Amino acid sequence: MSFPKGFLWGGAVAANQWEGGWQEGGRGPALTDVTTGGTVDTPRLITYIDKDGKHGTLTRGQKLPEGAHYAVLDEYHYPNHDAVDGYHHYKEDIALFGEMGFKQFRMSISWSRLYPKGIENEPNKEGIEFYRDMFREMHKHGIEPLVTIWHFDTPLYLEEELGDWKNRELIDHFVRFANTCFKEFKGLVHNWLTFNEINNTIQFLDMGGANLPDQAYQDAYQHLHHQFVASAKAVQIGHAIDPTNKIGCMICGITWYPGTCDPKDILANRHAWEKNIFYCGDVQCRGEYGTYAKRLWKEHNVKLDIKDEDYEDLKRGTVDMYTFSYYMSQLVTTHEVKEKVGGNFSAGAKNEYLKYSDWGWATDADGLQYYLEMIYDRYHKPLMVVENGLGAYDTVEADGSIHDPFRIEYYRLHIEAMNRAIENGVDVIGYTTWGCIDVVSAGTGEMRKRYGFIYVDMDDEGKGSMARSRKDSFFWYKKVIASNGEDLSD
Ligand code: BGP
Repeated sequence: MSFPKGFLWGGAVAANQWEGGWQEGGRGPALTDVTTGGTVDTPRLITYIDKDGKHGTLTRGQKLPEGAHYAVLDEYHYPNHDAVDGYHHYKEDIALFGEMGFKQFRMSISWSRLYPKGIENEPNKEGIEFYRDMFREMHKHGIEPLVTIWHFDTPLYLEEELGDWKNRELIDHFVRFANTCFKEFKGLVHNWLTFNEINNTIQFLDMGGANLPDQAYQDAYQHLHHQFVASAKAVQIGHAIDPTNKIGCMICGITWYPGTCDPKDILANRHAWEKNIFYCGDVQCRGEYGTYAKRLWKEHNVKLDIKDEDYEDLKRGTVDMYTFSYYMSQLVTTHEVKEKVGGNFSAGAKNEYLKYSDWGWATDADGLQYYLEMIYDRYHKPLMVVENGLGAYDTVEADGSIHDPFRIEYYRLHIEAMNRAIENGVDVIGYTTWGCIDVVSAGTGEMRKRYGFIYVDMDDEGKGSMARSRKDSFFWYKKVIASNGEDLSD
């Protein structure tokens, strides 16, 4: 097995799941700050106070009642407030990543740390200094930052007062934020991603077979159009500020398979790829909507508001690389589903050939090879796997050690699959495992769903010392990086 010279091994986190410090350094609140913890079976709740002062909760996608305001309520625990306190531990964490030999570390910038409400004309200097220091620290350890500009954390003010991304005004606010990032961190950061898992907006709609009104689709497609334009404008600005910048899209990569060989399932599978995967990738890599987009809009009577200049922007702002997360594959079928997969973020028919995690996610390394080969053939752009991993329970032994052979096995299979794709000619330039240090789960808000090579002493109720310790997988990944992927043995 061999990986290209200079292959970018590393790990990834997101500000809202790692950083904490939600009210420090001038930061404003984001939606994740009014989101409670959940479990594999119970959803996270978004909390508010209604116009009569009564407390209420919503689940993702539900609308805030007229006159209500998002609010932090005493009776709930909000895991993202402190997360795993990267805000105060970043030097220690980066040193540990350096010890593992990371070539790059993927993290995100909290929008509300730079623009507390999102609408200010000038950025918060303290926020800029915080990230500058973090980037300098990474370089000290020979680690190149890979920065996600938006990772699920629009400032709460923009959500509540402007109605989030379905409002076109968000484009300008985002572009101002992105411009600040490119300008202030010039020379420290060369690799950027605009929107994390941009396609989730579509994927979430159909999850669990929800039968949503056409308006939900109208809003979702309009929301996405605004993000596409915002991303394309950011790409143009990023290139103008520093032509050496490499800027990518970030897609939630799920490999779809037909549930049976019924031609109807084969066609449904093709359509699932178009809707869930290609719709966003085509706009961001090719600069225009795919031919099937009209069909998708028609299915739900969607009438998109697209300005003439948007077509130009989309064309001029195509990305330099395609990056994606990969955790699992999924089946699509037109037939009755006998056995369903439970768990957050995975729904639908169970694939009898695969094993499922405690959170219902299918482990499928071949699916990663399939995805890499399919996508490279479509766009011919360099690819990076910027999230991959297994959310699992860890046990701390009496002597403090943590044995996680299941995690090592998961990574071994996926690194081998990535290598097969490279041998078949796919240009894969980097790999950052998700949650290289334990972080708050995005889907469930749990701490017990752990991905890290580094354990963090923190539980679901917010109790723990935040102390960091090395799991067995820490030493294994260190060896993998040192051998540039050749030594995957225990
Ligand atoms: C992706 C997100 C990440 C991350 C990961 C794992 O969707 O980009 O933020 O959290 O999934 O998901 P979870 O945390 O729900 O296990």
